[in-house]
Amino acid sequence: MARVPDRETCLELLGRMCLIRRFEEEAGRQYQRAKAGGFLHLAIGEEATIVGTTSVMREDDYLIGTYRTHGHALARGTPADAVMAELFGKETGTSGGRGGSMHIFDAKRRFMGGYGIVGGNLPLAAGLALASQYREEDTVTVCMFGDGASNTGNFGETMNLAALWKLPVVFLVENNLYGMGTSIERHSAVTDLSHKAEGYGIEGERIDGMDVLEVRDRVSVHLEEVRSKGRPSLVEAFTYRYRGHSAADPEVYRDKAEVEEWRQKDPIENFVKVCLEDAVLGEEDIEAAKQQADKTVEAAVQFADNSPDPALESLYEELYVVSETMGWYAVDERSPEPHPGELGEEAPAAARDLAESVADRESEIEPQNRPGVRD
Ligand SMILES: Cc1ncc(C[n+]2csc(CCOP(=O)(O)OP(=O)(O)O)c2C)c(N)n1
Ligand SMILES: [Mg+2]
Repeated sequence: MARVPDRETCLELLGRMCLIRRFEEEAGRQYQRAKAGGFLHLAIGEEATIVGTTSVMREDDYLIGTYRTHGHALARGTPADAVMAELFGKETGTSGGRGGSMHIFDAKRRFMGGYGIVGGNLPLAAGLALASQYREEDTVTVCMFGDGASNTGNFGETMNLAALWKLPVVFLVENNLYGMGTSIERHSAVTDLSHKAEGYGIEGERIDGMDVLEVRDRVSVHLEEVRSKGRPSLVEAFTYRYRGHSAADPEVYRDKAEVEEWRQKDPIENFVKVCLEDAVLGEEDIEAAKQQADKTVEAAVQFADNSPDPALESLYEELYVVSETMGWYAVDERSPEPHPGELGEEAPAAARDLAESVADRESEIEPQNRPGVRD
């Protein structure tokens, strides 16, 4: 078992994991109250994989994840206020309320999102690492993705180019044993995912993703090897999500006994046990960490609640724009060159009407009837 670090580090690890746990529980509650819209994927149970990894990354390393990344942003240091406000669709959110739960983003802290397309973040990670290599920086990109994503074409294509171009990426599979309702035995021919990139020349290692200290130890070795040798590696962290795939998952594909078995490996409770046994922390430290997490999350809900909605006039702002043009931009095939964007008022009337009618209607639709609650 990994050695217990100093008191300050233990408090930091515990604090981050408690914050994620509390934040996620509250996000689930706010979703039920229809305060948070769109989709909601919680990472309760996966805290050790997230915090163990981010705790050994450098500030200038890049992190990119999936649609289950509230915790990744919090672990990177993004204020809980801004993450909750993003869930609420508010102007003060990490993406100005445009992204919602699946698109948390914090470029300042090099947390590069938040992506809804399964496996879509893999080639983007390769691009980030290519940028580091091109600029001759020794920054590493950590790309976290699910077991299900390892079946996508993007996985193979990215592994090939990352190995060929010796890109500084740690690919970290958060193997929680399911892709939505499909178990790994039913979705992947190779179930030991640490071997899955070997054919592309990338070595992998399987680790216990429920043990924050093991994750720290092993990921730090991978980070330093990738940094110094300039080639990618793969880590498969075994973990488990205690909640359903998303907020609207009846969980008919797994039985309660299995969930209970994994609950015995609760990453927070087990870390607490290790810290108490080692006497590096006392009961009062544990209580204080939990209370602090409660306070931070309570304040985040208040902040999000009191924040303004984005103004209707800002509907066309912060959309995909090429060059310095403000406003609307549609990718089209008129010619291969990028076209200058069109300001909102110059957008085709049909497109503008559609966007505005969707914005108007959204507030009138009962939460359970909003598009997307099934995913
Ligand atoms: C390209 C693509 N196909 C399908 C989906 C629908 N979908 C959303 S999440 C998901 C499961 C992915 O599972 P995994 O990669 O294991 O991540 P986890 O949800 O377990 O964290 C699927 C199929 C999608 N978002 N993108
Ligand atoms: Mg999965």
